[in-house]
Amino acid sequence: MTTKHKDLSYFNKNEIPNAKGLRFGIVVSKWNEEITNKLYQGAHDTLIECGVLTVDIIKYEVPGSFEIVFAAKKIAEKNLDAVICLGSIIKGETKHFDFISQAVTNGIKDLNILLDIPVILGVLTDDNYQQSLDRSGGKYGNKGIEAAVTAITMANLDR
Ligand code: DLZ
Repeated sequence: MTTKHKDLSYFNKNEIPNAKGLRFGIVVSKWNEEITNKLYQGAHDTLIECGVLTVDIIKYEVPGSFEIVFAAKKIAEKNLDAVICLGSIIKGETKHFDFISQAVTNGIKDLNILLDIPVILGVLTDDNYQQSLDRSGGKYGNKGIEAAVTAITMANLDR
């Protein structure tokens, strides 16, 4: 799956709807914290840049990506327009990577069916640490920014 021709990190603010008045939840995993902090910063700053008020951004932190789905379900109860899920799963020597990646992506898909607001997938699933660095403010942009742009776009679907 290539991102070569689709990089929302360099978005044009004038091409996405103003997000003032919208409320967002951000669920961020602490596992691989150096990466997820940068994803969070990218998402948070993008929302602010697009008009979202600081008080309208709610953050839940969870220990690892596996916990994201539960926290996303809980944060969605807070009268939000969209939820952004941020995490970093990096391949190790066991099958944990596959189990966690599948559980999180499927869980987020299920929430999108279940809930009445969009839940955005901003969880990196990389082969190694360098790939994660490249996608959290490195040479392939910042997927936190992309998740925020997607959240704003989706929150405006039926506005
Ligand atoms: C256990 C585990 C491992 C091995 N790797 C990661 C990872 O790369 N990224 C991540 O977000 N979380 C990882 N975890 C932790 C699990 O997501 C979860 O927090 C624990 O299994 C406890 O439920």
